[in-house]
Amino acid sequence: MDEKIGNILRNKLTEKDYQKLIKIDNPELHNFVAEYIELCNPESVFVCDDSDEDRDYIRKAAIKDGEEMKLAMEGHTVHFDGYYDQARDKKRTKFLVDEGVDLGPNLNTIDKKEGLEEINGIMKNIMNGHTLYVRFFTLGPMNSIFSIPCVQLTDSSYVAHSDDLLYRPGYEEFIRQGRDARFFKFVHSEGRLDERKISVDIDKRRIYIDNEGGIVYSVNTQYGGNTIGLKKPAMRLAIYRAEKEGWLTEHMFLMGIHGPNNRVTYFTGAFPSLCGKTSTSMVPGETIVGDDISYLRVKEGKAYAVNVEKGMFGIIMGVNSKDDPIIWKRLHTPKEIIFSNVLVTEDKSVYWIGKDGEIPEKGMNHSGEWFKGKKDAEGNEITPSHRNARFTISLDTLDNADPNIHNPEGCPVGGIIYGGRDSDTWVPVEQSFNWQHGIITKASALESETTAATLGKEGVRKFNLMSNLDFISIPLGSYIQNNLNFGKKLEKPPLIFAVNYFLKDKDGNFLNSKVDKFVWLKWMELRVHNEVDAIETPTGYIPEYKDLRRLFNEVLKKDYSEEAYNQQFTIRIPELLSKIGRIEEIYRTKVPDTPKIVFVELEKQRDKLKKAKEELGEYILPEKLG
Ligand code: OXD
Ligand code: MN
Repeated sequence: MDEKIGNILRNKLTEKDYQKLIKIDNPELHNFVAEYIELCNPESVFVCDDSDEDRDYIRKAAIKDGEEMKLAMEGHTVHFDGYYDQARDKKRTKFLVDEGVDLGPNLNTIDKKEGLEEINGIMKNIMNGHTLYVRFFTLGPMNSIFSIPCVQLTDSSYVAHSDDLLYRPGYEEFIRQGRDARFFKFVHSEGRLDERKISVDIDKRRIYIDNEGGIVYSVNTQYGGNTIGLKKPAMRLAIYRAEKEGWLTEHMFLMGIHGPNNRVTYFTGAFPSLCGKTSTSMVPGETIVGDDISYLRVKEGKAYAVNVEKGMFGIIMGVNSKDDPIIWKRLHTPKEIIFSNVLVTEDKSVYWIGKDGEIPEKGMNHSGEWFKGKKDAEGNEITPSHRNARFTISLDTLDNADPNIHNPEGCPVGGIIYGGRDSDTWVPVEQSFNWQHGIITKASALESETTAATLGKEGVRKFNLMSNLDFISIPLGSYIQNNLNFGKKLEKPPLIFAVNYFLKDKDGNFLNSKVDKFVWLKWMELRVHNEVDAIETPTGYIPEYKDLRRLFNEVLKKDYSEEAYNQQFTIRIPELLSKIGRIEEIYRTKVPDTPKIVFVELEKQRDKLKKAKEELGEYILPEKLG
């Protein structure tokens, strides 16, 4: 080892921690750890291996440091992020780019030299008085072609603890791979904390991503979407790597849908945050592999997917005993959970918006002491819990965990679902004609009304390419092309579906109930196996009324009226045409590297819609098409 590096490490690490670190034979790793010890200047360093003892040390540190508080139920803790640090900060998330590298106009970039100077300036001595935790994990199952080793440096015991619930251990994997490890690196510091252990310098909050260096820096923030390195920061690095190597990193759940005769068909699904992704992956009767990020690869002409994570950083708002029985039960079981930004009442239990029961009068939340009617500095009423409040758990502790969760081979993918928050255009469920049609007219045309998962105004319709727009780290056209190419390598590509849970009538009432998706899933599963017919519309294939009526009855024990079907599955030509106009305009004016085929496919789609309009009118009932 280089003498300087050795000195830095020996100076800060205890003998035990030093030995743990150098047991991994990888100079790049040693240099990396030393570099940030020197820059951030923590008071001490804890190197965490995969042992129960070390993992427990982190759990206890989170309580001791005051970053988490114990709740009444065994294993449950709560963490608060600052009032203005409750979501991903898109504005201050930037890609560091070398001179001459062009990521296109849609990505937030900063010149690498300038950005590094800035972030290095902010990070100088930032860990003063803090312990630096060094943690090792793998993204994807262990011992698998999918897996990527990662090292996370953080001075937040909450982040280090969250990692533990969310990711598979990686210390032994680093030892095994030694100098061959092609690992991702994450440096996080919460910066100066106030007496509530909340980041103070949020004006200096930064999340900077270096694609080529495989490193992400995150400072002066605690919110998990900004800080948990292996989650959204790693997703951006993985999208970059995937495009170079011809596989996919997607903002997708992975679940088993249970068909007739105990058949399980795996589906992935991409939805923007807060649009039903987790609740779909948790539908009763089905099994979950993952709720947020999937890697997909082609093996022997077939698509396989894995869950990159092993836990869930789920949105808690609206979780109730009726609609979400499995999560509800888990949230009331004495097993490890970190709640964040919920309301804690005097008896040390938690409340969140939409939970069964009465809203408490007072408690403690992300704003400090809370009482009904409390207002913030801007005069806005403070809700009891934040709308983006979360729970963090390991999936293994769920009753509906799929047996293939850790399968290093991955799960064969039968179907892919894209869904956004759309009040007036798409039908509740529709199958695209083929891979190319699906990738272009569904996935690449996805729009969604904004939610509380990012800072900014809610309810504005926004383009959200494959629900992945916030995380794409390469020019958007290349990203679409990589998806198109992926399909070309497959003998029988997964079917691509679009769903819309948020369709409304003219008075603004939802046309579907939350549980209707239970039925859409079963219908899609049957389509993969060609076991139900469908009606061809200008934009794809929709279910026949008779099949839905049967499925509503079987799955939900509910009568499904033809009137409801007609209202939901009317093909809305004017809205669909406007959407194509909007999408085409975006690609024409804002995505200079759009593959030509995108315009060709959109034009074809427009022609079909126009023809249908001439023949059948603007609003077409399914029976007119069948
Ligand atoms: C998430 C997100 O936390 O997408 O998964 O915001
Ligand atoms: Mn997500």
